[in-house]
Amino acid sequence: MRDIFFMERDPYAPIRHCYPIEDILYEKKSEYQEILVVKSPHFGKMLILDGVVQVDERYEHFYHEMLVHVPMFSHPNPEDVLIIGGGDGGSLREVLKHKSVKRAVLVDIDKEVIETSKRFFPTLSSSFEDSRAIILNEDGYKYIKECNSEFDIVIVDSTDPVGFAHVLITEEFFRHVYNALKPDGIYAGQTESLLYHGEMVSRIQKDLRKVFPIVDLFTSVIPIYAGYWWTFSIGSKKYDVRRPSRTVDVETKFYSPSVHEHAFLPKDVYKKFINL
Ligand code: AG3
Repeated sequence: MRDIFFMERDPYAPIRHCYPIEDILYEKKSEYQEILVVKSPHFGKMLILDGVVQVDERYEHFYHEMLVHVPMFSHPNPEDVLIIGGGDGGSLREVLKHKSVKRAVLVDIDKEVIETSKRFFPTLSSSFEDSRAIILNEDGYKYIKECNSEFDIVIVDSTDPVGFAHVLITEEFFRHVYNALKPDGIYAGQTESLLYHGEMVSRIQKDLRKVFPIVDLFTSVIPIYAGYWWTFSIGSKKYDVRRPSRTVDVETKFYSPSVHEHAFLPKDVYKKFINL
């Protein structure tokens, strides 16, 4: 048997991950990015966009459960949810576990990512056919600009901030998110690693603070993302976000009320890594 390796091209990491793989299952250049699906003996199938690993079958729940359930359980009754990005469907699957949700709009610019996930990642793409899901292939920035006081939760599940995704961490974008949210809405987005991307995290937190009255940061371990100690930024108009506001009544592999609370570190600990 021949050894095949996939070397990640992460634009922001001071390290290159190199994965031994069993097979290359799919390769395609879409209008927006290079899509690659490989199979690893340890991680299972992995979805790679423009050379950067986005999801693996083995550990994806650490990312999707945290990104989604922390804002969703901070809110007493999330009914309307917007996901920007998230074309693999993992965040949508978690959002739709909440019975209160009436409408989940997913806006991903690249239809091919959704098609690829449907074909190779059935456990991630299981909710695209849910009657509460509305799937749009548009530019998320343009979409949200037109929304007014519509959503309880806005989740940004994007690639790294390069190319078309870089606008999703700007102050202007956060202002559009704020306007798209109802008067008690909550925003959460993936904001890179605490260890390798401290300056970026500091800048995002500062810009969010110009827009939202309550701003915080929570973390999770994500073994496939270089930097590993991953951050999620959260902005809330009204509710405390450091603990769930209602009973946790969904099935999860990692998220729980105590994981929710512990995902937020004391502010003085964050200050060792970033400017808050
Ligand atoms: N989106 C976050 C990808 C960030 C990866 N960055 C990195 N490895 N440098 C993942 C999409 C999952 N729905």
